[in-house]
Amino acid sequence: MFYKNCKPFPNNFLWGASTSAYQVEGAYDEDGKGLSIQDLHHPKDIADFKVASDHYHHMKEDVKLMAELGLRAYRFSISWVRILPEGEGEVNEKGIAFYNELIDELIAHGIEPIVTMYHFDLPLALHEKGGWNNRDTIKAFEVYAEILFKSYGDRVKYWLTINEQNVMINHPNAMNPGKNPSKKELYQQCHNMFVASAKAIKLCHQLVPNGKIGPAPNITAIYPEKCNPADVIASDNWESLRCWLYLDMAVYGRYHSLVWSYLEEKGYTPKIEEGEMEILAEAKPDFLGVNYYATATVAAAKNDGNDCQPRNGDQQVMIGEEGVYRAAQNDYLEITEFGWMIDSIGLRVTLRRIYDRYHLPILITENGLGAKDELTSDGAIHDEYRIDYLTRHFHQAQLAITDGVDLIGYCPWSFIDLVSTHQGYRKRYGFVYVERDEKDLKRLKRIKKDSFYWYQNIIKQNGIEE
Ligand code: BGP
Repeated sequence: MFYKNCKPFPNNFLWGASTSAYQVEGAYDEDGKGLSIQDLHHPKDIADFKVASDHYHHMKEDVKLMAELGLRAYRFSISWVRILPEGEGEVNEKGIAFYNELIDELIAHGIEPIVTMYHFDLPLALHEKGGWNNRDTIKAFEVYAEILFKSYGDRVKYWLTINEQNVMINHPNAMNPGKNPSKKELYQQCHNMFVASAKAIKLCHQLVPNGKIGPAPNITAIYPEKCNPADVIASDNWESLRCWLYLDMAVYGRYHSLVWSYLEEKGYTPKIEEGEMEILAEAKPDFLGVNYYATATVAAAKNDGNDCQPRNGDQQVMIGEEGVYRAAQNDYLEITEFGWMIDSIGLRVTLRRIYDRYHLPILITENGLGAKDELTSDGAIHDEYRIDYLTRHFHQAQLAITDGVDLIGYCPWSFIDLVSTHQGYRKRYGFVYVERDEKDLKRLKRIKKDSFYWYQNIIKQNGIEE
């Protein structure tokens, strides 16, 4: 659809930026913090999470930079093990204090805090007791949620329950150190996370005055390779399994019917305890957080033993599944230097599909370009490719608003350079450069990239120039 004029971004639009605790904070064993499963990660040639961007020790300086950038919102995650070193039991007051300071600092600078409660960093102590396979983890999350709402709910109005639950289920390796769960176990983990989120949503509504809470899955439209109806069925299969399962449960509190048939067919149905479906149905999110990076394209499954092509998969790589869908190429799209598709129009497609299904406000909680940024001899970082990427995505977001989507904010990934989930420090996303490389921590100096000044201007004028 072409429009003569685009609708403007709303006046109170939450122009923000995102990070997550284990990727940015560092200080992995300081001030009483316990270990999370991410702390087990010690790759040989790339950065681990021990120091990361050392945000823990640069917090005030970083918030000052956020204010200079003009951020209206900052989405960050709270490290479960900074609050509860064992995941349950004793509370670490120094952990509570760190986030109190961060939140106060943000508010003092007029920046709305948006808190993710759990971003991939399950407490190691809980993992050792079975992690999300163990129903006790639901209780532990509920207790943790209550502590967060009681400690910060007087100032934090926007909450996100679990970051990318769908990625944790579809790409489980990094989330289950020491063992590879079966699919049956994964769908039990998935169910247990659904129940934990639902309980957190209910608690938030009880404990946080005017609190707004939602999930933050990684959602993307799935395209059929051709107009062959069999390809359309395959894309519908994968879109339901990858996306709608998670949002249908969050919004309607029920299993997506096609996904349930899949679970039955494969023998993966989870055990559902008495009363859980009622809890799931009662919990109602106020908005939907959406992480969007790229669409995926699939073709009809042949069920011939070759639908699933194991490859070095990360969260955006489609793997395929016997009898369900087969990964396909999309020659219309460009690709980043790290192999992710670039599809700004796909953002508009995705937003339209989500809004059409759920009619809830949408907050983009992640989107951005990972690149090998270079500090040049003039002491700058000329990341015009990032500016180009975000310009195109912002334009499509504005078109989605014009289409009628209730988009309330946009938090690109990431505010500052941080450790990538798979590619260490060489893959950077930030508006702010951090002077370090994979193993050499250098000065950890903060340097504003060209995209920083560009985004500053976007926020000032409340959107891109037409
Ligand atoms: C999302 C995660 C983030 C972040 C981002 C970029 O899936 O929620 O934590 O890492 O992807 O991914 P990567 O770091 O792998 O490039």
